[in-house]
Amino acid sequence: MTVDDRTGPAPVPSGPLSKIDYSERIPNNVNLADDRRLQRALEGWQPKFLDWWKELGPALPTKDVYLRTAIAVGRDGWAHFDHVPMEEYRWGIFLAEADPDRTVSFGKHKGQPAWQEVPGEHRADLMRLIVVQGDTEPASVEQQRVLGATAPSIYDMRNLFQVNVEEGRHLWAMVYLLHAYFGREGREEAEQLLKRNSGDIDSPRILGAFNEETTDWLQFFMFTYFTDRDGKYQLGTLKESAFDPLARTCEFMLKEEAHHMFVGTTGVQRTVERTAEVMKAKGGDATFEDGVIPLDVIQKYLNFQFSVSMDLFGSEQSTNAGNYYSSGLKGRWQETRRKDDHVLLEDTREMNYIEDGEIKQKTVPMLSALNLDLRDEYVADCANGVRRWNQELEDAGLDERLFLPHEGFNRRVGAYSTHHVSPEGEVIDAATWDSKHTDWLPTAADRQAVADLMVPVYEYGKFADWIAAPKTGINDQPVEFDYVHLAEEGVA
Ligand code: BYC
Repeated sequence: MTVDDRTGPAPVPSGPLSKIDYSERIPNNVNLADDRRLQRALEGWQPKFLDWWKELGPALPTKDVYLRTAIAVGRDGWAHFDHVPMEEYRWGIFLAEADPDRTVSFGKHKGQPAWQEVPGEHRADLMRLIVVQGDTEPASVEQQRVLGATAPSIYDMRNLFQVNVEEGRHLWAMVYLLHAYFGREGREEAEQLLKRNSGDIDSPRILGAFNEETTDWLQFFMFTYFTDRDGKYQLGTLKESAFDPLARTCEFMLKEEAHHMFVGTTGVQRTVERTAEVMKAKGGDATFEDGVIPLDVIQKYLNFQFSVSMDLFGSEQSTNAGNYYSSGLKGRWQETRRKDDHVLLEDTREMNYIEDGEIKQKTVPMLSALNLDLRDEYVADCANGVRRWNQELEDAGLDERLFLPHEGFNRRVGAYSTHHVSPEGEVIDAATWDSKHTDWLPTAADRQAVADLMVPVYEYGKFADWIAAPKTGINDQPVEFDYVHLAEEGVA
């Protein structure tokens, strides 16, 4: 295990295992049976959720899918795998184990007992954070709705549906908090979470990246790599929250999130593997005519998804972020492992900005730059996957490499949003951007050519030509396992 110099060694997980009650209509480990009012409110929301799932969840009809379902929280085994019809998936409410001695670890309430109720003064901000988080979960399901129809294998299709049902459960997690702690307003916000829709002109999802189309499987893999990773980092900061039910909810969500990023990391890796194989065999660039995705198009997809995911961190300098921190609502990544005063009133840091066509640095109060602090952690993590993908190119004896574009490339939010920056980090004028951006971002023609490769492969153990098979299956099952039974007789 590597130890981060700045944060020290990881704490050893502790705590008993708490079982989830599956005899309930809404499986949970929050004693829902003891709170009739809350139970009724959630039972009222449940059919609306199911309607939404039917209308905007996975479009491909299936009989059942080999899915992981959470059965317990705690450090030991927590998941059960079985074939289940997706509409009967047991979405439920699971909070990580409570620590009765937990105290607030940062901000002006540092050292006080963690909150079991919402303090009136922080009600609006907390609700806003929970709504923004909750809004992303169903958005991603909507974005991925039609991908089953072009799945490169039954294995990949199962992973898509696993991600989808768990994002559905993450929506439940936020809706529980809204219903349990925010009264009528919370219930209204919970309704709205099903009414806003990804890409809807009149009622879009709140954050930019969640209104982009997921056009094909390469985009899906990039999304689960880059955008789900924003989820990991945002959940990591909410897991530090003084509001204990939010902290415990996010801690448990993070367990599920890890698989989503695995889908992205390995999905892109397997795509690069096939392209590299063809490049090696040809001794030159692979093209769409070779039946794989050319490396420069993979780079364009990477550039796009990385840059829209960078926007999800908000502005580099944000008074919102400073206030959330000082109030104890949202901490930093691995807050308790950081070696400073956890109040940050005196701290500063450097940040990049553009002046006179050049990228310069200035010193800013740390409290104002917490979105940037989180984003830096995120970027370092993103680089790991790129190294892994490049290993495929190296193993094939190729000199070409993928890379993360500059932080200022293609940005709509923050210090770079009013400028143009190339992937290499050169500040450029609008005319240069206009003539070059099609070299850097996927064009409609690129997307169409990728879409043309996306032929469904529904035979167990077989894979579309553009992607390599994985090394192992899910939960120790073979790669050719019958992960999904389609509704249509005779297929799979
Ligand atoms: N698009 O002070 P600023 C996940 C708004 S992903 C549109 O710079 P702040 C998942 C901002 O809301 C994780 N609007 O930013 C992944 C604010 O509006 P208000 C989701 C944007 O507030 C895959 C204004 O601009 N969770 O879980 O410091 C699959 C000024 O903003 C955008 C969270 O994000 C944007 N990109 O930070 C499934 C955690 N960026 O409030 C799931 C909760 C900013 O003035 N959210 N704006 O009307 C937050 O912590 C913060 O809201 C943000 C923004 C980090 C998003």
